[in-house]
Amino acid sequence: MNELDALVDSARASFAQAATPADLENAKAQYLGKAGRITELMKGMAALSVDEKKTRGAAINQAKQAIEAALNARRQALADAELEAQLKAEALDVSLPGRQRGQGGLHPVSLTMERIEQIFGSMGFEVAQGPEIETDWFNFTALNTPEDHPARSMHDTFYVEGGYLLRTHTSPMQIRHAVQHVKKYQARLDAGQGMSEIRVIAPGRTYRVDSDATHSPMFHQCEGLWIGENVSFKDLKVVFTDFCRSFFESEDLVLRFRPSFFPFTEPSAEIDIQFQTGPLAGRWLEVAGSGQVHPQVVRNMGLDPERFIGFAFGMGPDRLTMLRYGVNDLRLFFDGDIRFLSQFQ
Ligand code: 2NL
Repeated sequence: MNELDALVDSARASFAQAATPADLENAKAQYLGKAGRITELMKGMAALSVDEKKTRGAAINQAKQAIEAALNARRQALADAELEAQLKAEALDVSLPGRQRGQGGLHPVSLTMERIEQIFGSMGFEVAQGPEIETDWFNFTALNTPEDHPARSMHDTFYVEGGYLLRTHTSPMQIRHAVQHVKKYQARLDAGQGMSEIRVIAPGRTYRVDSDATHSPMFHQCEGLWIGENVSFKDLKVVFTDFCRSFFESEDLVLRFRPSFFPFTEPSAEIDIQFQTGPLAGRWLEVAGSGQVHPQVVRNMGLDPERFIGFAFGMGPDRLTMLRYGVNDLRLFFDGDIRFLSQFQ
């Protein structure tokens, strides 16, 4: 084998050994570079005669072309291999299940609130929402609560700067709603005409200084109010019985109205329910307080209590949620444990 064929063979071998494009370019420099073997051979022709230069030059050129061809073939092979590896690494298995985002949902107490709003909405009640930071007037005075009532003490109520407090029930929102309603109809009332009835519920957060297994400093309340010219205790019984039977999806649910006392109603009653079937059957369970709105409270709404009369009630959606789902510890609602909360989706 002559010297040029041997050179081409050695170039092919070293190109074949190059495992990466960078290795290959280094190997190329040894043969085709400025100080490479081909360049060296070209320089070596200087001393030759013109005829010798022709044959020798042609032979060197042929070797150079063979080396270049080997180089390009190897470049292509390395590029193909790289692409192949990349395709393999990035291959998608379209049969794999997709990565799903965890799906959120409403808190069980929010589900109860929506349920309450839906049921009372179907009975023609508006939904009123408003401030959780209240004045003494709307939270206590307008509701006929005496100056020395224990609920007004710092042991029971959170007071905040500026003479405000965190509302201890949502009734202040019902007073606000009633006052707005009366304002809207004031001209008609002054002219001796009537006004449409006040029929509203006020759901929302409320606050009291109280914390144990059955009391949380923040809890939920939903109050209801119906005021008109001929609204009686009978209407309260009908409305609240319908509500309870819808809420608990139990048509044979029995209600009991037990005499009680609240400063803002007279007469007043606790409302107990009794399931006829299921795990709670036979027990009386307290679900709400209620009563005929006290004349002074009707007056504080801007209405004449000789003419306007009605009822109000207040219930705890946290407790209703516990009864509906069989939850035995109130604190579970406020711990934010996803294992508990995800059971309500
Ligand atoms: C309870 C007691 C009650 C009311 C709330 C009320 C509201 C207005 C006027 C008169 Cl604007 N009364 N609310 C009446 C009786 C009872 O709630 O034990 N709630 C959980």
